[in-house]
Amino acid sequence: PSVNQPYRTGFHFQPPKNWMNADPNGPMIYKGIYHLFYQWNPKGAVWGNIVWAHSTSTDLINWDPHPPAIFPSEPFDINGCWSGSATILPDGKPVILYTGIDPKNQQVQNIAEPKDLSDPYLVEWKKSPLNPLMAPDAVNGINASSFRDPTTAWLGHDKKWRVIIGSKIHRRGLAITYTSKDFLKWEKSPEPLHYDDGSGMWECPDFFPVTRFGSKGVETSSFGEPNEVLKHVLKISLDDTKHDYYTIGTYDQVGDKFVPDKGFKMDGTAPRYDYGKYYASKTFYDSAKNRRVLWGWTNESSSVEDDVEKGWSGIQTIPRKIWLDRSGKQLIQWPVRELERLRMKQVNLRNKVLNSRSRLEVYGVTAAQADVEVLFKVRNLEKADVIEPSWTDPQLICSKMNVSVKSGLGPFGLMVLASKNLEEYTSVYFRIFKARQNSNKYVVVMCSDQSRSSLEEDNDKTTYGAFVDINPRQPLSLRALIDHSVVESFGGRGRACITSRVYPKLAMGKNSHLFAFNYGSQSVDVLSLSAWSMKSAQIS
Ligand code: DQQ
Repeated sequence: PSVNQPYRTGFHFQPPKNWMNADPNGPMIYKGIYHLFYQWNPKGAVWGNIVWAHSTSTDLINWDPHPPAIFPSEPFDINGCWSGSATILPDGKPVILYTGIDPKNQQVQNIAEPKDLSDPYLVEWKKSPLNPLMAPDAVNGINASSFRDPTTAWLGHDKKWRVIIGSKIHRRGLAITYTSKDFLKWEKSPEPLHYDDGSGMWECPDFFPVTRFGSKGVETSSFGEPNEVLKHVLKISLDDTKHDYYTIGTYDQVGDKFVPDKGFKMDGTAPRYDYGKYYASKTFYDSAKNRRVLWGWTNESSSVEDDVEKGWSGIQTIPRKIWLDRSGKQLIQWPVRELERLRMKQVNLRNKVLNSRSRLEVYGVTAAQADVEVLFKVRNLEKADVIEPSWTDPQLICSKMNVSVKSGLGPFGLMVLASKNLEEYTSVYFRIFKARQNSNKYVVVMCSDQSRSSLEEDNDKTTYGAFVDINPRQPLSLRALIDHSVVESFGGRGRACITSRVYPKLAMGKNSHLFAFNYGSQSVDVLSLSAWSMKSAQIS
């Protein structure tokens, strides 16, 4: 970030310039090097001319750029190289399946492989003359403008590969399955892996196993260790709402069907990876660290004119380790450990009381580029207000009761990217409600309120909200990654994530402040607060 570019990020991945529709594409690890490809427009800060841009890293945080790996060159992709995924074949060779846009603007699936397997950076890729490998035709009934984003393929017990592709037929969103023995000749399965009748187009599906207990990752084709119970996760990006949803369930390998667990439905009611701005995400299995890592794209909340003026658009969130919670009912996400290497000076506060309507400034950190972790403890749980039965949408609760509304317990949390006199700030906070009168069950809501984030009027300042499945008798944790124009927040140690984009006019660089606050009617304890100034990552 500089005086001319105050909104460029210090440690969130972004290209040197231009539009990154950053759908993360084909993330993988090969010979110890992490690869990230992303949808990019080489010609401007708006969507178009899409190629696969390419960067590599040894730690998922610092990146070296390479020339675009896949770009329009043949009839099967001449109008664009859209999203897709990498698969590491059993002999260790990586291959990429991606969507090409052909001369008739039909969506088809193509394969590309490295030109030189001895190059760990995999700079050059070649496309098979057999492309396209999968195409819509009169017989298969596939909608030619809704057939894209192949997943990482997985190997079944029958030694056949499977891949799913996002699609829709009328309002039905579906994941079409293809199978193959040799990864080149693919056959459409008569039945999709899964579908939903009312959800509309499924973009960027992702399908992967998770272990029932523990946080280690599972390779995409794995059936698990003996005695290990696996569950499967299906994630979709809903074109209609531009959010990423997932469901947890089991994979019926014989029928090639995904069966959601009770209570899950793969549509806009399903849980989300992130309740802020977050789309087109994708995971990969990191064999070096035995974990599954999630990438996601966060676009701008400013106007197209602003994007063109600043010359870029779109960032990636910090890669997150992802695993199944002990409850089996939700996924947990946490920024990869490597990020902590950027932490510099640490400021610590311990056992402070935040009285009703009070603020505590955290001094001594670069508040525009920081990592903050705070642990709250509420005392008088019985003072919580009772939640209205109709309040089932956390985002609505957060926007109806903005940060200035006092309730029994909350709002309390952090004010980030704040100007000295609070003309501008973004607040990330909790409210705790009783589930019912005389009940000892509670509902914890986490909000990210952007409404006061900037004096500039034209930005999208929508307030976001999420329920956090935690017991408020326990300490409540909140972590915020603050990076000039992005605030990536994790509530309850990764049980709820909210990413927002903000563009302060005053609270920039050295003029940015950080506070812990409590505007509720009861005092709240800050058991501990640690804040670190963050070094800039080497990105472009
Ligand atoms: N972006 C890509 C598509 C995908 C969409 C095109 C999701 O492949 O469906 O840039 O953002």
